[in-house]
Amino acid sequence: MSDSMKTAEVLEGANSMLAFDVERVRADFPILHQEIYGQPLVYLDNGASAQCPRAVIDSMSEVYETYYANVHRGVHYLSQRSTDAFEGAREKVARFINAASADEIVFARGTTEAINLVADSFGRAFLEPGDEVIISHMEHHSNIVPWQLLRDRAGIVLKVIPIDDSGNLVMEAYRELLGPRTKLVAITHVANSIGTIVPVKEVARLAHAVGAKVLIDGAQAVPHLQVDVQDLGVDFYAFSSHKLYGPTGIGVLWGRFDLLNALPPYQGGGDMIQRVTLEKSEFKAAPHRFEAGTPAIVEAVGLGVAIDYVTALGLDNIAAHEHGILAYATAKLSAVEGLEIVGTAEDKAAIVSFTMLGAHPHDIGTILDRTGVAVRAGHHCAEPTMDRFGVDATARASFGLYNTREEVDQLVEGLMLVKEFFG
Ligand code: C6P
Repeated sequence: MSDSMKTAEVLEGANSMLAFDVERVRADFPILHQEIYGQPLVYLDNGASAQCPRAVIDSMSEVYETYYANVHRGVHYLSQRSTDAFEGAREKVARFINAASADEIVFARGTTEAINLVADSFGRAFLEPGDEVIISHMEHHSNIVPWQLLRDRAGIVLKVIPIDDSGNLVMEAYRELLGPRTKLVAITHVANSIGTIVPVKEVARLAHAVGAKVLIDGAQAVPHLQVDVQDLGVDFYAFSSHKLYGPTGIGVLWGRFDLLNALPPYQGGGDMIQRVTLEKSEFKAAPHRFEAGTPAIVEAVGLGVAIDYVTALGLDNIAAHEHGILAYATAKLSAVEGLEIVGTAEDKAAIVSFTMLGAHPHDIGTILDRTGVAVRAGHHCAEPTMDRFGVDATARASFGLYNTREEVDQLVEGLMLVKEFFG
């Protein structure tokens, strides 16, 4: 590499650091600037739902105030405008995850509905009794229960990839589980309860080698990592808007177009049909065949603006910032006597789960709350993961793009109070 190229690279790196000014970013989030019980709010529950920037909130108000109407149905001006905005959001989602086309983007209520859609439709179209679906031991309930329901309904066999004591996927065991009856591997990209980043590209490569399809639960990945579904080489990818700084009530199922089009509809109703007679119905192509009824129009617009927001900041800048916070938090928390971090995989997103000697996670969460620090405490809808680590619950700090090292210090100060109380 020439010297001038090296200098350009260094400058680019420096610029991207400058581009990410966390104090300026924080100013974009109205909710962060308040006190809870007289203490400045420290919001560390981003894994549950991340907060919305002003631009998202304003975009949704603008819809209601100026062009709100139902989509795809009206010939009038407002309906056409809201249809354009709704379909424009679909295009933004497609670009965000590098889908081949906006027709591959199905709007659902969230990750949960997206996975249920695949379990139902893919299950009906492609799975026979004895066929195998593989999940991992660190899935959210949303990527366990739909497969158990399918197993009980359709007689499929559900297999589970183990994780090691640090929370890494055991790849050797995965290779052994794969076989001629494997039809689908449904796995998380980032584990919500312990933060492990799964090597999904390799998971997909191995699954495809036996002819299986791959569904990724990306709920905890899209806020932290640049996701390129074509590069990952997967077949379905699901995520929720509310963890990506957008509103609740909307999420995404991406699927390869030919595969989506080979699936039967998930629900029946308006807007998903070509023609209906009293005898039978013909359905539209994907994505509309999976979007029965009035969709979450305003929320789609909000999601589109959330995507604009994180794209403008740069996913790489966000990841670098959060990586710094994660390293700092891991070091600080590890130094707290009696605290044990649950999930120490080599590759982690900015999520730290922990237990403390003598204090139940709910007590930790309650005391922290009184100091203004919001964390999640419980099983995080990942009971099998808790079982794997021999705990019934953890406290979890999940960081987002607006969190700071000072906030980590406040978390640690709060934990000192927990120690005083229970120590
Ligand atoms: N996890 C958490 O605090 P919905 O509720 O459909 O938007 O997302 C469900 C879901 C699916 N997969 C993963 C990996 C998730 O983390 C979640 C939601 C939240 O960890 C709420 S339980």
